[in-house]
Amino acid sequence: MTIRPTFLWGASTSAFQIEGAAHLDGRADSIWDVYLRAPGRVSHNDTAETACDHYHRYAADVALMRDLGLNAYRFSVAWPRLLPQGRGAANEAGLAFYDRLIDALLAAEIEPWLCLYHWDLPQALEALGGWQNRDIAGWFADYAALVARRYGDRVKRFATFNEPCVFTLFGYGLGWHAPGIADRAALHKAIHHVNLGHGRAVDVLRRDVAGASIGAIHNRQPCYPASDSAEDAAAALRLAAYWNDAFPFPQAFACYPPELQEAVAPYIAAGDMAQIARPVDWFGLNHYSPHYVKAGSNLMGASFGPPPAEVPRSAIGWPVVPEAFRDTLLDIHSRFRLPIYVLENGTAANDIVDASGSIQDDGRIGYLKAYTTAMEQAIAAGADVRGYFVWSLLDNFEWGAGYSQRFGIVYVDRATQRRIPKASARWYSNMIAAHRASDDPAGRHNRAEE
Ligand code: GCO
Repeated sequence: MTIRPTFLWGASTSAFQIEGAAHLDGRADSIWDVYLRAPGRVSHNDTAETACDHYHRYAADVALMRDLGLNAYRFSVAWPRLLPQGRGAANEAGLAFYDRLIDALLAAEIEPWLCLYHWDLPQALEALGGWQNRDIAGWFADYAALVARRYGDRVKRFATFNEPCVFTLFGYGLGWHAPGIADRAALHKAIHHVNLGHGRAVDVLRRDVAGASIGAIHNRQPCYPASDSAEDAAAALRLAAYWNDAFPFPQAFACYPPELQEAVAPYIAAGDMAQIARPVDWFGLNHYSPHYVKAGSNLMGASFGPPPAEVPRSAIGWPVVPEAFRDTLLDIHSRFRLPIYVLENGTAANDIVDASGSIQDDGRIGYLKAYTTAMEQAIAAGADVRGYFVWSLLDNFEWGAGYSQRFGIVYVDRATQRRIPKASARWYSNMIAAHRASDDPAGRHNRAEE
């Protein structure tokens, strides 16, 4: 058996993608609310005003997870719900929502994993420069302290940031995500200030939460050159520096990857690198597929190419390469020497409800089988992987793709908000049950004990 009895099997979501209630109970705009108001930015001009209405349906959603046998759940807290202006006065109604959610999770014996930042920066802070303003490291630390003091009696697992490489690169470097900025200096400032915010928040969480288990969630994908040309090979190294290393390197080793050093250097003050490289307890990994990189004219000099023709692709065109997942886990293990939690993995499909009312998402089942098998291979080869969280529990608001891409193991009917577990949810549930049964025939360890 490669999977230990304490292994966590969970699901991940994020606040902006599922909660809705965008203007209820004192929540103020995030950069995404504002970004989506300009027409044409998102498929069908979808908004997240209602999303999955999880704000009102959280109890049923927690019950669903319990029924599936999940023992962990990663969610994010919406900064603009807790601190509508990003700092200053806290919003009690917003704080109370996460009390209810956390209490429901604990009652269902599901371990809460709380992520502080999944991209929904309060607009009031963007107006002050957002991640380009160095002061944001302190604002983020104050927000972390509010969260730590309110929930730290019940929550022990804290992530600082979800995929910092994606929201800095897409939001400040390429202009594809909120706040829609495409500027070289903006990108490099944002990278450094997010790293500083991470280190400051780690200190706050350690100080304020007894027994805290802290990490950050990084997207890591192998960056393969799209051709044999020297240009593409060099571009792949540059993209890898931004995508894979811009955050884990400073956070673990107190240095930027050499490709970024010169661009970030102007923003580094004395003491910053030590402040960033605070010890953490685990490495959070989000992984879907590799990149095939071409030389390009954007600020990285690298663009995302199509995969070679022989590489299988998902319904939305993402390459399906489970070996790349196995290799990524082993690479993280050898570089960072930390317990690894896979905090996102999954796939989108064009799911439809059939005449019998069910959703037979065989493509997703195939993907999840292949990727969890690859994970087991990595564990057998020595990687210290301690949990797997599928992305995602529910069909949700998929950023620039709006509702056009369904990533859930549970189908959400957009008109009625009705939840229907897909065949993949049953498959996942059965796989978890089978692991538990073989780990623990006497049924003593059916919940995580770490
Ligand atoms: C993230 C994500 C999720 C996406 C998922 C599928 O953490 O990066 O962007 O929010 O929904 O990765 O694209």
